[in-house]
Amino acid sequence: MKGWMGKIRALFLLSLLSLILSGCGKENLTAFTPKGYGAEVSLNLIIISLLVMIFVFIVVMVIYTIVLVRYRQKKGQEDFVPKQTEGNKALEVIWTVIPIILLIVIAVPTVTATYDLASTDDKEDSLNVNVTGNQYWWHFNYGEQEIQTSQDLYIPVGEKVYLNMISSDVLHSFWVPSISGKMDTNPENENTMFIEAYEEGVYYGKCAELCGPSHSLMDFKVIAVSREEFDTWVEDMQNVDPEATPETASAQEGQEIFQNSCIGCHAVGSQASAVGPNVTNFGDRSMIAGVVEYSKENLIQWMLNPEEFKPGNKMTGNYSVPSPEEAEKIADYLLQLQPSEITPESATE
Ligand code: HEC
Ligand SMILES: [Cu+2]
Repeated sequence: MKGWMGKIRALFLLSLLSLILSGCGKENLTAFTPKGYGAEVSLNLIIISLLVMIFVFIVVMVIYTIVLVRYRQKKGQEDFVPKQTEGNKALEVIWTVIPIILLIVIAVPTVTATYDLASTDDKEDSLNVNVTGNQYWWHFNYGEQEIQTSQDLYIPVGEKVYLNMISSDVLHSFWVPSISGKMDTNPENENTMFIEAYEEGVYYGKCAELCGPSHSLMDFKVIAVSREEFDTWVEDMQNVDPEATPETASAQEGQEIFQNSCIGCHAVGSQASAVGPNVTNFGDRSMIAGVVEYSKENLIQWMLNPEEFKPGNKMTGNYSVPSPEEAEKIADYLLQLQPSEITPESATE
């Protein structure tokens, strides 16, 4: 008897734990505390569907229990056959009409939301960013502003921002759970989605379409700042001189090595980079390659062996590996690329 109770208790604790844990999630990486328009609309749809499902579940369980209790075989009535109801028109109509109503309850808001989120009515009057998904990093091109950047997408808070999305290689999917739904990036055609963040802050994004060995490491950030701060950031980025001479001798040497050996794939400034991320504001980032903890040691280690951090990435094997001394100088160069006061840190203050 005791062992049996123990099992029940363990099961109870386990279900309680899973309930509690399912509420966990990194701040600004969960669809359950929406901080943007698309995420809010999606959550509302989830809730409507859940309510309908819970309603159906309860009704079925109540009927099931009543039938079990009332119509179980009783002593002395083993041969009793209850009244048969097949072909009962009223019943048939009820259990056909109720599901139809329930489906309408789900369908109307779903279809409305689908059209709402797909609308591009005010695209021309809004900020447009061209997004490219690459194995395993994201590129952001602000066409009108003539700014290019990778990894971190800066947007003004409380405004619709249209993202025109494409992939340079395989299918990816752009997803910032706490502010928007998902949108696939395809190699052949452009998909458009708008995002709108309600609050300033840093929102975490993920690739939501299996795209290779480092798919789960294809992280990015959306940094929502006030319109004022956004304009400042744009100006700071526009004013970057890619040829500017760094202050320290070590960074100067690093710049030279970078310009000779790395610039074929990477870019500083507003030109498009061919194969790798644009590093114009590398010193303002809070991650290396989207997922690696930001430190000089890790940056040097990345240059010596990127494979260790992101298996299958497109840098490994395709560049001339610097010596540790050279890598340190390049790191000094990259870390001082800090064009703006507006950074992920400033956005969370
Ligand atoms: C063949 C093209 C290529 C060359 C040459 C190359 N890289 Fe890369 N690099 C990439 C790609 C692609 C990525 C993105 C990897 C990923 O995240 O999947 C990358 C990522 C990086 C990152 C992380 C960038 C970020 O946005 O966080 C750094 C730093 C970097 N490379 C430094 C260098 C340095 C220094 C050199 C020269 C010694 C160099 N790379 C040469 C292709 C290249
Ligand atoms: Cu991907």
